[in-house]
Formats: sequence, C-alpha cells, structure tokens
Amino acid sequence: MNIDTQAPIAAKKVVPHFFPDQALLDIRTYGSGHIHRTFWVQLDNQEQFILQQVNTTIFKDPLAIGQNIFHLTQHLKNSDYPFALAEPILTTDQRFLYTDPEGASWRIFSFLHPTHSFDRVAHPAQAFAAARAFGIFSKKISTLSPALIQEGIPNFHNCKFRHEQWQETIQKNPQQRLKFISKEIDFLQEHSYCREWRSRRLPLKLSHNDTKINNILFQADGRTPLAIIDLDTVMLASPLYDFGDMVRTFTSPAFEDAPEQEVTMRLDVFKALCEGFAAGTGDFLEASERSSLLLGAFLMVQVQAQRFLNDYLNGDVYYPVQYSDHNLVRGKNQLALLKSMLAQQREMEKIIKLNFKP
Ligand code: ADP
Ligand code: GN1
Ligand code: MG
Repeated sequence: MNIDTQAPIAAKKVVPHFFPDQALLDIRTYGSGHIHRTFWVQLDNQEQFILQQVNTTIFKDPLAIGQNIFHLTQHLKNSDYPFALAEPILTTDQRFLYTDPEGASWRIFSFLHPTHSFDRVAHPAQAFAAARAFGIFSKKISTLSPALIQEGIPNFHNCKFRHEQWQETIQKNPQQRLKFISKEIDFLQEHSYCREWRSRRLPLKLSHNDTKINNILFQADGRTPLAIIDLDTVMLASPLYDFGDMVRTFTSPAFEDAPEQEVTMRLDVFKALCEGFAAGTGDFLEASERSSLLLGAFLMVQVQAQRFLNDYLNGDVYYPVQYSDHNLVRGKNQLALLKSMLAQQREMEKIIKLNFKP
C-alpha cells in the first residue's frame, strides 16, 4: 500500500461505499482546482478513479450538480461528441453522492488517462485546440433542454451581483485590508464593463462557465484535447462568459498567481483562441453575441479581479491561499492583464472581426 499521508482519513473511508469488493491500493491529492478536494485513487484491481469532496459551501445542493452532470454526460454521449467524458460512478445504493458521517459529500468519476492538464497555455496551437473544443462543447450542449439543468451557484456570473458584493465588502472592510488596495479599487471604479454588458441583453444558453485552461485535459503533446471536465457550473448564461474566461486564462504567459510584472496579453495566443472558438462554434453565435465578444473578455477579467480582491478583503474564505497576500497577488495579476488588454484593444477587435463576421 502506498497511501499519501496528505489524503484525509475521511477520503480513504469513502471508497468502500462505491466499491465494496475492492481494497484501496493508493490515494493521492490531485490537480490544481480551486474549489473541490480532488484525489486520485487506485484500487486493488489496478483500476483508477477521481474522488472528490464537493465544496458544499459553494455548491449548496451537491445532488443537483450530480444530476446535472448525469444529464450532460448522457446527452453528450448521444450527440456525436468528439471528446471523452468523466463518467459519474454511482454508490453501492445507486446514488451520485456518498454523504459521510460528518456530512461531507463525496463523488467519484472515471479517471481519464493518460491525460495532462496545464495551468497556463504553452503556445498558440494549444489555445486554438482548447478554444475549438470549448466551442464544440457549447454547440453540443445547446441542444439539451435547459429545464434539465439546475442552477449550481445562483448569480454566478451576474456582474451586478458581483458589483454589489464588492461594494458591500469595501464598506464593511472586515479584515482591515482596504488600505492595501486603494489603487486597485480606484482602477476598478474606472474600469467597469458591467453596465454596458447588461445593456446588451444577450441571449442565455447552456454554457460551461468555467473555461479555465486546466478544465480541459490534453494528450501529452499538449495540442490534442481529450476531455472537457469540471461541469459543475454548466447553467444558463451567455456563451461569451466562456469566451471571456478563455481570454482570461489562455492569453497570459504567467500563472494566475504570478507577480503582475510577468503578465501580458499575448496577441498571437488571442488570435489562435479566436480562430479556434470560431471553428468550434461555427454558426452558433448570433450577431449580437459576435459583436460583444471583446466586451465579454474585458468583463470576465474585471469581474475575476474583483472576485479575488473581494476574497482578499474578506480574509480568504472562497479561494484557498498558500500565504496571506495570495488573493491580492491574484487580483493584481488580473488587473495587469486587463491593462495589457486595454493597450491592445484595437488589435484584439480587428482579430475578432476577421474571425466572427459581423
Ligand atoms: P475544481 O472544481 O476544484 O477545479 P476539477 O473537477 O476541475 O475541480 O478537478 C481538479 C483537477 O483534477 C482538474 O483540473 C484535473 O487536473 C483533475 N481531474 C478532475 N477530474 C478528472 C478526471 N476525471 N480525470 C483526470 N483528471 C481529472
Ligand atoms: C474557480 O474550480 P476552478 O478552479 O476550475 C472558480 C472560477 C474562477 C477560477 C479562478 C465554482 O475555478 O469561477 O474563475 O477558480 N470556480 C468557482 O481561477 O467559483
Ligand atoms: Mg477545475
């Protein structure tokens, strides 16, 4: 037995509720997602799985997201979908979740391997392939009835809600950290895209809503996408949030928590991203959406800066941190990206027009 001591005892106790006839051979913490606690497990018969403790502070109804994932995977399996799917594995009593005696919710997925996930984009070809894959995903899930999907997190990409949350935190200043971010607050005051965004009243479609580069699994070559994962946030929203979140996480050469000096918006990666998303979505985007892509990108970066800084002000209760200023560094990183985008917005607009005909 080769068991990671970092893995909590609770995680080890979960496995028999899914696989009563198999002993646990190995368990290790896995991946770099911010939300759930993810483990890789191997059973005595050598089979491997992904075990997750669902973050129920954030996803208050874990069963609802389990049902969503079931509907999504069933639908995609019947839709000529070209990528693999992380299949939910049921408990011995045929449930999506096992709730342990402490009330924690656990789920298991098939382990997709060999796969590689990246926390930053290495080159334009990777951006093209990932954006095309997310585009295909959007198009394929658009034929699933939205009535089957429950809202995992209310107001998730509602920028008005995020703005109000931000104003309230600034006013309360619960950790007395406001004095450290006055420049950032001023910048965000002057660069808010929410009003303009809301005035466009764009259509709502089932969307992924968390198109970070590490939510797509690749072959070792880093160019061939194998699977889109992390389907917890799929819900009705504008597909431009997906475009915007790709711009946010693909175009910077630096990790999301790298110092701001390392951040820049790489235009060649942006171009490849646009080409890939256009190739994947085909005629899926409407004219009103095609003309709002740039705004969507600015909005997503602005809101993510606000979300990190909001968490910093709140004392780091949402995003896990490794040191006390971690969320501040992340927030500054996003603002540096926004500044680099502002400096290149004409070129970005030209690239969008070339790829998404008005
Ligand atoms: P979070 O919501 O915390 O980001 P994810 O579902 O994205 O959780 O999982 C975290 C990481 O674990 C992913 O970025 C990926 O590297 C890895 N991972 C998750 N599910 C699978 C799977 N079925 N097969 C292989 N790797 C996976
Ligand atoms: C979280 O779960 P993960 O790590 O893929 C967050 C996203 C943020 C992102 C920032 C449910 O994504 O919205 O954009 O961190 N997911 C949730 O890195 O809040
Ligand atoms: Mg994730």
